[in-house]
Amino acid sequence: MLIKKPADIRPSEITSEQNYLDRRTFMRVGALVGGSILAPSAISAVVPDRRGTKLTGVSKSSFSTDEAPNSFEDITTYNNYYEFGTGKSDPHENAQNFDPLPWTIKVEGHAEKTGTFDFEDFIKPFDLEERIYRMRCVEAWSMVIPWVGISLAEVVKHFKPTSQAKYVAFETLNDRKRMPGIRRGSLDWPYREGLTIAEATNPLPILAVGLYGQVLPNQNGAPIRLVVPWKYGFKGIKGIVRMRFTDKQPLTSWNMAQAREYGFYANVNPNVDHPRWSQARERRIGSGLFASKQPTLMFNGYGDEVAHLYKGLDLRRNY
Ligand SMILES: Nc1nc2c(c(=O)[nH]1)N[C@H]1C(S)=C(S)[C@@H](COP(=O)(O)O)O[C@H]1N2
Ligand SMILES: [Mo]
Repeated sequence: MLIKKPADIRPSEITSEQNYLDRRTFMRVGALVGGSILAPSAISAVVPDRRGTKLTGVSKSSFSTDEAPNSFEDITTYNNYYEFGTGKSDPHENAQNFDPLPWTIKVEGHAEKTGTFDFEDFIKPFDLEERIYRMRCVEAWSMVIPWVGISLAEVVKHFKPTSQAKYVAFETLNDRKRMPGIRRGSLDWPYREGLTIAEATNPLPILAVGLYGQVLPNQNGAPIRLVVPWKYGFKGIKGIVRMRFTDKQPLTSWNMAQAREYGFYANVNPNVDHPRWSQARERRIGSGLFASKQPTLMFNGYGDEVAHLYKGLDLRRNY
């Protein structure tokens, strides 16, 4: 394993200018997270590759579950990311050559601080934490994922939303050249999601930039995606390029596609069935096809932290 500090690597070691530019982008990510370890693949590949780069300076979060995490393989080969295809293995297969850097995130709307930020500058002010969360997909499967990310509440506060900001809306990159699923239709692009300000400033949600201690694999939403562990998986928008503070409830992709089946709130709720299937139980990925399903928990087991957000709200109507 080749280990070098970014400052030790001179441009002369790199063959072409394009490579050098890409490589600098890659090294900034390493430097930003205090890292000095470059994955061998990043040194040898013709196109510098950030895949597998270890994140350092990551603290552990008290919000983590002590349930056993799914394997790296489960988490990175069974995905929903329609921009790369609708099959569960499509994102793993079709997102391999997607190069997420350079990447910019636009922050706009009702906030004192807005602008367009390079990915690395965007995450720089915040602490990196490992948060091992139970994740529950609306399709009644679940996983336990050791995310690495930054607190969404901290991010929201950083941009100083005004009193008019009642929601935060997110959008995914919409690039038909680099995302083969977009060319095939299936959803109205870009993928959109949103949270109320109260949800976004709850301590649980994170913007994930990694998992299992390394940079986020493309199929899981590189370079940055939302993780909201008490909501169905579709709220966890991947490949975020835009964040907007709004006064009105934003449009969300699955609600636009099929409003009767997918609401804005999408809180995990074993008592409210999806129109076409029960939400009472779930299949934990990796437990084997014949393993019995386990009961789904209200708010995916995070009720102590989030139930107060919905006091007085009819969760059957506001699904
Ligand atoms: N941009 C975008 N984000 C997305 C999706 C998508 O199709 N496009 N699928 C969602 C759904 S339905 C789920 S269950 C989770 C899956 O995240 P994972 O693959 O990291 O487990 O991503 C969500 N985020
Ligand atoms: Mo999902």
